[in-house]
Amino acid sequence: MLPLNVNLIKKEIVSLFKQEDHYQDFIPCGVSVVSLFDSVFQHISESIQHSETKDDQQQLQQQLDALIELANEKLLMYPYKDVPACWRCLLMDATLLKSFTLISSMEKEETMQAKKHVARELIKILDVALIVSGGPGPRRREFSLKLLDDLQQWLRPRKTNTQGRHLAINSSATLPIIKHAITVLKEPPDYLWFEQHINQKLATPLHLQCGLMNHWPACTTRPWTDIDYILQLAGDRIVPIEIGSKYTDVCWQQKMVRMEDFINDYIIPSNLDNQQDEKKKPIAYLAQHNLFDHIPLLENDISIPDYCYAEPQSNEWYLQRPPPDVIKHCWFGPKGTVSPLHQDPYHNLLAQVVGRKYIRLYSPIHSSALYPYEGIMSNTSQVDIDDPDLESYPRFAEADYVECILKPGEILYIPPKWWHYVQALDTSFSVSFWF
Ligand SMILES: O=C(O)CCC(=O)C(=O)O
Repeated sequence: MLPLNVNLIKKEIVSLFKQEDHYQDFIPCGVSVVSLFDSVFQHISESIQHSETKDDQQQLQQQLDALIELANEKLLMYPYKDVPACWRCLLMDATLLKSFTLISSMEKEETMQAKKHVARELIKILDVALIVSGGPGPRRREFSLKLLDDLQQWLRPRKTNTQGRHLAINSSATLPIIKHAITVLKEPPDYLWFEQHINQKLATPLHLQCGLMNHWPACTTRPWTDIDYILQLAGDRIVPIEIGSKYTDVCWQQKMVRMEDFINDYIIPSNLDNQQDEKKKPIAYLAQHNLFDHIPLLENDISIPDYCYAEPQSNEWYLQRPPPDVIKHCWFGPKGTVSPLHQDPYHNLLAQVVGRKYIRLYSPIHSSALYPYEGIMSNTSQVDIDDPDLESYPRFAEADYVECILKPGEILYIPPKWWHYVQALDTSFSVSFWF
């Protein structure tokens, strides 16, 4: 017996499709896709009353795999923003029907181990579909997130006290020497003062060392240094990671992996290194990802700084309209991750939750001395800050910069278009807020 209410989950999946004419979304995928989807759906809704045979179940799964594969192929053919909505809808809906078949087969498995195996498989396909498709269609996203969290809780029941393993800072590490410090504020700035500051013709960075994160559960009662807490919430969930020390490297690649595998393979070994000073483990980075979109519980552990609601005015460096909502990204990785020198179009408050980061900033007035790439990477400098090639990039040597070591509980304000280079000095978890 599963403590999950399998029949209810199955009925809920079917009801997702009964409430509206979902075929409208698929019509551009073509007649054969619509009729295959329809026949699978009819079969599945009938199976609520008359449980299907193992052969039927296998056939349904193969048909759904074919639809999922087709949608994935189409998604790969376009840049993400140009993907026709029908293929994203097909991926989401075919995955939801596949979840139905997996829940049914989970129920039939005899051993707990086999049931858990199916539950992990289900989490994997649903998480990947949500990440890749963005979860289009009515109630799909909410339903999927609830199912994912129920499965995660079933696999890892939550305890209030984890007695967890904690990520440590290497207090004896040699830190970079700061020669050109960013302005430090030891008291929280007045909101209006901050609004005026960011709306200057050329705003300057601020290093906020004034306890703005003291009330975040991520820094106190549900600390993100506690690996077992993170595993309890999301150990079996799928996250996108980047492998390679920086995205400008030739061998850099992206992958989707289980959070537990990411932590075991990359975070824990790096954290031991922090203490033992061993060298050279492969680097992987969960970078620039809105983890809160998939694991909403994590968002209860942070709080969006009020300063993000200051109204940015357009100027030479802030050309677009402010985003409708603050854009949040998580940056979780081992010691040694590097975000190469690049610029972003928004105001940014980069909040450091775990570990320390060395950050160097160049004003946008120095852009030409930083030799941006041409084309789609024009927001990235060709100069390798760790080993600048001054023969190829001679003016780089003259560009002024400011720098800091951002420690847990501190926030760095990065004005729009300021070039930033970020290197993790310890295992690190940061959250950035773009506005
Ligand atoms: O922390 C990092 O590695 C990079 C952060 C960053 O680039 C940003 O917040 O825009």
